[in-house]
Amino acid sequence: MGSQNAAGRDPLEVLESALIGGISCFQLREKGAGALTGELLLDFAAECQRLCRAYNVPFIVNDDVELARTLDADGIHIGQEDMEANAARRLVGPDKILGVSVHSLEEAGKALLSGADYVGMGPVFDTQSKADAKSPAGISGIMAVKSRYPGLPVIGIGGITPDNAGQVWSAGADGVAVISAIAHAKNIPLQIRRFNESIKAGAEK
Ligand code: 3NM
Repeated sequence: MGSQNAAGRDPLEVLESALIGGISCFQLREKGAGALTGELLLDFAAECQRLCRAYNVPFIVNDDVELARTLDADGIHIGQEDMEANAARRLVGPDKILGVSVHSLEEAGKALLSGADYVGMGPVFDTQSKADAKSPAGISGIMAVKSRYPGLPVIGIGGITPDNAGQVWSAGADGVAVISAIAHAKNIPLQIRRFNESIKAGAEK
């Protein structure tokens, strides 16, 4: 999530509630109208990183390799329209997490060859959080990637809620990436518990 996804709340409070609730990774995605830039972005990102460190949760920066390098973030996530994955790998070095957004089996194979540690696949369902999102692909893309590249971690993204997270998991996903269903939840730790219950049920299928 980014500073604009907190539904009018303090985004750092939203992040801390999610950390308390037990998220296992955080990705800073500062995009769209009103996105912070320059010093303001650097300060906000550094605060997010400080919170993540306090809860021992990896802090990944979306798209902005320079910001990731300046902060010595744990990783970088890039889209198909951003820089090439192998260029990002060269810039961040071998020890950082590299994630790549993919929308097809072909893109997943390419990301794997370029040194991606995981791929994000989406949108699985309809999303309001990404203006230029493609049409929802459901769980079939995840199933195809996991069947061809079983060792490549796949994270489902786009419209994922506690009601459908289990379905994404039983399709083979290794994780779910969520903005609105967590950032807009009234009780964030409770919402994360619901996610975990849904995922546990999906894993047993
Ligand atoms: N990437 P929400 S969908 C950031 O398809 C992002 O690659 C997507 O937000 C992709 O959980 C998406 O609110 C938005 O639907 C996810």
